[in-house]
Amino acid sequence: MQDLRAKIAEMVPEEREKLKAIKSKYGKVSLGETTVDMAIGGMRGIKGMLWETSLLDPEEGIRFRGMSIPECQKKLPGVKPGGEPLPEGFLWLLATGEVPTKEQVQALSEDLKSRSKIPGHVFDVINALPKTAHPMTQLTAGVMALQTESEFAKAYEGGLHKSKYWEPVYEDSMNLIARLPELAAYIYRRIYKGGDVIGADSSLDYAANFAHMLGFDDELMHELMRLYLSIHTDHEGGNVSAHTVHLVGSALSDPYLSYAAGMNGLAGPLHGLANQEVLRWIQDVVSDIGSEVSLEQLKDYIHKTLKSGRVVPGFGHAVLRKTDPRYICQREFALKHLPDDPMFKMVSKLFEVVPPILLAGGKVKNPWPNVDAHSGVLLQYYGLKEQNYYTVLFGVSRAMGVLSQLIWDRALGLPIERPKSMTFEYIENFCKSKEGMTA
Ligand code: NMX
Ligand code: MLT
Repeated sequence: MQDLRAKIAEMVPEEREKLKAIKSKYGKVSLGETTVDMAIGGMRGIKGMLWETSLLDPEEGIRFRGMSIPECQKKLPGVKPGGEPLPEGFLWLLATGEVPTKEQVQALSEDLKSRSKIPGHVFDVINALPKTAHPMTQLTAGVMALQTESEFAKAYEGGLHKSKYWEPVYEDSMNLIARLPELAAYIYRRIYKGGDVIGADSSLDYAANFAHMLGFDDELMHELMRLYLSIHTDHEGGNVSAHTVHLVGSALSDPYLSYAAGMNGLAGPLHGLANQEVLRWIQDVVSDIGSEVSLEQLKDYIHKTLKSGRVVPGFGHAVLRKTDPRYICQREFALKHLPDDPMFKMVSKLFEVVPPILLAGGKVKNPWPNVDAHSGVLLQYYGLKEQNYYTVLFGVSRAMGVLSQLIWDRALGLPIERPKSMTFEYIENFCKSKEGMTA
């Protein structure tokens, strides 16, 4: 079967049965305790969401539908043998849990091309913003303008039966994924290249065409873009952008509204904006103390950053407790293609120097680098040097994960999300009454 929608339609009854069976068999089983620390500590570790597309192990890192990054690189179709996987293959994998054939990936790639036309008013909305507006602000404004195209919103208004919600959500999701590269490239060319827009090349795959519209035609930049757009797709459901899409979608807000909300979370410096912050910080290091620095000088600089009450961007993670495998695969790309780049050498030195300093400080739970510690250095090597744009690339990729899950949220009929909040007084009274019971 080469059509993704038909494949999902075939899976829906079986997945609904699975949900029903889990509910009836295990519905009352406790998944763990919730402590006061968890409730006031960013809900860390609370198991509170179904998320099928990927799962994060603190020690091993992400698995997309059970597959590690090296397995995906090996098993998912690429443009050439041994090359990077095509993000379209990731999309198929995330949406179905199955490794697609070359033909399925090709069909999906063509389907996305056929959906990619953006209505003119979207560009008018973006053009109404000053060019100085952050690229992420321009992205979400563009996505909000695209919301006029929502098939789900129209169908809902027309009285769609709830068993069919997933169908227009699928259409919206695919249309949005298809349109994001042109929208994102428009924003890049508008802000940084004097509005000199480059048209799509229909002979190229999703990632290569995106790079082409941005203005990059180097084959290695195309490979980098395939890798980049693949590894940023998904990071289970609890991260700010994914959780936001899921939460907003649970109110039956359409995929455009839900995704735009998630992107506003990705635009935060502790989340996706960290990739911009990393490059800016490395550039500050180089301009303050030079690129040929000793490890001692670098250590002093890191202490200076920490003393000023700032974080070292690109290090740490809320869940991971080892180096992010997304960092490792980017490092492998750099070792293969740009081993002598001075900025890459700086990133390598930081890999050596930052973790022991964070560990010695005694409060950071994970001193190791995350995905954002590496991506900017690769992009700047191939000429994409405007770091304020980097989070947009993250956002284009993240659409594939969060929207795949959103389709399943609606197919499974998951309810509106509404966890319980508490006041200080409530927490204190609750804890006192428990103490009373155990005394
Ligand atoms: N530099 C300095 N301090 C840090 C760092 C860091 N890289 N990471 C954590 N800490 C601090 C943190 O601010 C907190 O301090 P305080 O108690 O004074 O509030 C303390 O260490 C404990 O935090 P953790 O429990 O280790 O981390 P948490 O789960 O709260 O936050 C991050 C996770 C990712 C937000 C945090 O590690 C961080 O701010 N890292 C730098 C920004 C970054 O790279 N974000 C990108 C994450 C990946 N992504 O793309 O989303
Ligand atoms: C992500 O990719 O979403 C980040 O690593 C943040 C997270 O998982 O919390």
